[in-house]
Amino acid sequence: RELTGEVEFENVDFGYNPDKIVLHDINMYAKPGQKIAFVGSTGAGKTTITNLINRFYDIQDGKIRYDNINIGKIKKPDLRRSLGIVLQDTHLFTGTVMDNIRYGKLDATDEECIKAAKLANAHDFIKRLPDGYNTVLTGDGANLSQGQRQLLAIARAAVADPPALILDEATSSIDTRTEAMVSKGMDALMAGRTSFVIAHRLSTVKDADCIMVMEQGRIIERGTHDQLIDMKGRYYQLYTG
Ligand code: TTP
Ligand code: MG
Repeated sequence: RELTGEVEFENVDFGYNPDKIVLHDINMYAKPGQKIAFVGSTGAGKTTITNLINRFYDIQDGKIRYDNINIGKIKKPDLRRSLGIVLQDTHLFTGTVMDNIRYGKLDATDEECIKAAKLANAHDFIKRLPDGYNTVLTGDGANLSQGQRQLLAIARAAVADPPALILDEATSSIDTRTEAMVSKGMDALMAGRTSFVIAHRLSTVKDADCIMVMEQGRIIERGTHDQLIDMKGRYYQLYTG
């Protein structure tokens, strides 16, 4: 069954340790193709929500649904695999660039991998590597820059062609030019897919369909950038402060 990328949380409570709840009564709904952004101070629960969208953990209470299928409690690895993830520190393994991209979809052809790299805006830098797509990466891609590793992560997600995505924006400083390349790749990857973005730069969440402002495990404000600015609450503070 093909998923559309519709994701819904209903009254979700979660704690890594059942005695210590870190997410309280989370409700949210993402229509297929929408971009949802999470902002909020450190420890607010942004990564934890995306861990649950991924079904890395069982939840204590509530429901998580993809296309109306409740996956909150039951292990459904097939559904989980349907999400693409671009994490801050993508694990690259010792092997060629091609194999590292193919990891997103193990039966992908070389052509599919190259197409994904082009979409991700990674093709040009790969072509300039000593052996192009056959360049062997050392452990964890140590012979690449951080921005290049991110472009490969985007290509890896693109080759899987998932209906929904989780993007964890890098906090650490990459130069402006690389950052522009990465955000171009990410925009291309997000087009037409439900995207959950953990944004560290408020400038990148402005075009989100809904921004979730989190604090201490709760969503305390939500809306578009303009709506939240008008509200003159926490988001406004974050944005103007
Ligand atoms: P996070 O969900 O990690 O908070 P965050 O992603 O909003 O913070 P940051 O901006 O720094 O990335 O944490 C929420 C709470 O859950 C916090 O009390 C730490 C705890 N936690 C764990 O106990 N185990 C985990 O694996 C994670 C990710 C968080
Ligand atoms: Mg986090």
